[in-house]
Amino acid sequence: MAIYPPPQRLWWREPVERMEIWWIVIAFAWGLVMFFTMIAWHVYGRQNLANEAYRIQPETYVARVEAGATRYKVREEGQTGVPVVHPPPGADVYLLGRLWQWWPILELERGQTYRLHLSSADWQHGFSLLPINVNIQVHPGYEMVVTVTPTEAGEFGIVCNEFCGIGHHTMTGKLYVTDKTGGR
Ligand SMILES: [Cu+2]
Repeated sequence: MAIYPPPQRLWWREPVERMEIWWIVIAFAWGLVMFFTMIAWHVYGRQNLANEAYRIQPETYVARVEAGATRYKVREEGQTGVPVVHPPPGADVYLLGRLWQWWPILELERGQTYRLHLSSADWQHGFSLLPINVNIQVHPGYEMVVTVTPTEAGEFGIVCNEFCGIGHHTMTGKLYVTDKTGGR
């Protein structure tokens, strides 16, 4: 705010400079271009996830993850005791983020579509699938559901990309995608 009032009190009643009008038009038009590009990119860029979100009690979610793991467990991962879970194609697949692991290890089939559920038992975590760039915030109390169709077979890493405490850097998980279909 100026200390003194402008000498001409109605200073704003001046016509806008021609050049300034052009800048306003260009900036506004560019804003519109970017706005519609964002929407178009969601559809055509195939980069953003089309996901759903629901509210859920963390204990309820943990129970569902455990039920899914018990039902579809096929083996254990080495000496770790972590179950490897191979749900049938089309199934609801549950993954839990907690201090400090992604649990259990999931095994999906290439070319099949799954509903992948994600939530946290305790604090905020970040689901990050490597080496492909899929990132989702994972909160306790919210269940994210992502419809996924793996296109590549192999072993994928999951890390936590949201700092969640002293063991954050050890919070890793794994996802297998197999080529065989139908079996489990
Ligand atoms: Cu974490």
